[in-house]
Amino acid sequence: MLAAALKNMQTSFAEDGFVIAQGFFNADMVTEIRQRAEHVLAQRTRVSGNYTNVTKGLEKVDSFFAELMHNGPQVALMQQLLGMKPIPATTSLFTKNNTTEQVNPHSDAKTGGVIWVALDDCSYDNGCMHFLRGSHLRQQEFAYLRPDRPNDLSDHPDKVAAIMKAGDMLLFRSTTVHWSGPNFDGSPRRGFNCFYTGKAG
Ligand SMILES: O=C(O)CCC(=O)C(=O)O
Repeated sequence: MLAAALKNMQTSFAEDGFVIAQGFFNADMVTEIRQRAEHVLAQRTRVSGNYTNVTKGLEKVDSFFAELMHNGPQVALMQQLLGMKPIPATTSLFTKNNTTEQVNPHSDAKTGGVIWVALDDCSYDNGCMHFLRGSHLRQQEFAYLRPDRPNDLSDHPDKVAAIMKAGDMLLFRSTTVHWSGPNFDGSPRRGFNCFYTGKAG
């Protein structure tokens, strides 16, 4: 990556708490992630947590995901943005087949970072990710948010909708507030994420 492009990404990540790397994964890789994740989903016997649309721990079922989480090309970029070695934790698939299901505004953890790869084109109409720009710098203010509790931040002045093409990758701080709305048009909206704690142990 060019030094100027990396610098821009580091600035966005530091100030906004998230950044999109466009076209980070090619079409073949997107297809492979999608097919392997769907295969894990088809074998799933239990719904994780409160959601029908979240499949966690893909790496425990298919070592492809363990290898990707530990050694994929995103690790070096996440390290440059976080300024520390990302410690791999887990991988997940997020679908929106149940079109009404939303992930309410929340942050993921107190340390580390997350990558979220669009496996389909994502827009407001099919439930794209949203972020509150700069919320990682105002953690106390947003500490009340929980993913399973509705909180409408759609009119918040710092809201940003992450419109993405398949293969684009979001990188965000675990402390940055994010959410995804309903899938209004019913088109596929799958996302693959890797969660890095940023802290060993
Ligand atoms: O894909 C979604 O709808 C939500 C993803 C999310 O909350 C996350 O990656 O932490």
